Amino acid sequence: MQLFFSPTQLDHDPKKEISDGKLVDAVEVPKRAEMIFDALMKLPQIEHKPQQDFGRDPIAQVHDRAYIDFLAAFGALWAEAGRSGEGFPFVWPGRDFRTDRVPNHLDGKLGHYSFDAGTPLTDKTFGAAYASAQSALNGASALLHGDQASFALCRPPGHHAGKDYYGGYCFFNNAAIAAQYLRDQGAQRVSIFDVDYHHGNGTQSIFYDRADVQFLSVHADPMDEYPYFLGHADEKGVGQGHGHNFNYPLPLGTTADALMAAIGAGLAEINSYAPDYLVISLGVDFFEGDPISQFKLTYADMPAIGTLLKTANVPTLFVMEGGYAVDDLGRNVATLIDGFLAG
Ligand code: Q9C
Ligand code: ZN
Repeated sequence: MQLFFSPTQLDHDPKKEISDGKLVDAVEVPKRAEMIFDALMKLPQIEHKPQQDFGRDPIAQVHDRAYIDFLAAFGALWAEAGRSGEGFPFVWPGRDFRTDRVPNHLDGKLGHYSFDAGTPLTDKTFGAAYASAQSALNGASALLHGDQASFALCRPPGHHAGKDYYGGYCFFNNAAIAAQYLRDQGAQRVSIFDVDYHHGNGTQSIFYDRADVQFLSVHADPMDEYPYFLGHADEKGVGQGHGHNFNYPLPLGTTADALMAAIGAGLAEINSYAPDYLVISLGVDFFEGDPISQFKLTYADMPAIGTLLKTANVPTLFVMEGGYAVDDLGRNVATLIDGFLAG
């Protein structure tokens, strides 16, 4: 199994985030990727090779050009405004405000292109998020070349990012970019299974009106957990997309049995859709020790999740999403992948 990761992804190195009403230490930190990389490299089946640059075009198949350009320009705009440190939005369009005009002022732009105040933006964010998306594209390309499975160690993560907004530590939607690339290279149908503690709102929104990409997500119930405003079971898709979106919200405190049952239900839908490729948005923030999450999966539960995911029996790309228990992160991901490879 090929592992894709570029050290440029470490350049996004925020110090603080806004959480619980104050500036606290950031949890989405470069060390996350280092821990996962080191642990995966210890698996004998993993190989890591230099990766290709696919350019901006495949990113622009998912994200608006103006949004990409804003992220690329942010560092210069922030410095020009005489500001230092990390950028945070503080004003958003309310329900009946206008969104058809992008404000000139940087604070207006930040609100226009985001949906939360919990995601620090730095002058290095664009480069790291671009490199993260390239890892996903390399992983997709490996499947197109015949690999049965590949792992894109994406970080910053992607599943909360929509076509023209960031949030939830996500800037480019790596899983969506990979799925779109697979379609553009000839795949007829692609499934994206989001197995992260949080609902993959960005990915759902990107494909909500489409029948060619099926989206499924297991996650903490949005009534009680971030991102709060999307991820309910009655969101089924619209137009051509109706019947191709599946949400499995679960209560806080969920343990392995219930999470595995929901994953099993998702796998049954994937099986009847019969995709050419499966993209798994994988976050291990369902771990009991995760500092921002409230599921109760243990280290011992991880291999069975990997083995269960293997039963999809479709060429599979893993795209890394969340997981913030930094010291346990590497072994949690590696043992889940070991379970997948053994399955
Ligand atoms: N007080 C992903 O897992 N903020 N993103 C939590 C806790 C948002 C998580 C604040 C969490 C986003 C990719
Ligand atoms: Zn998450």
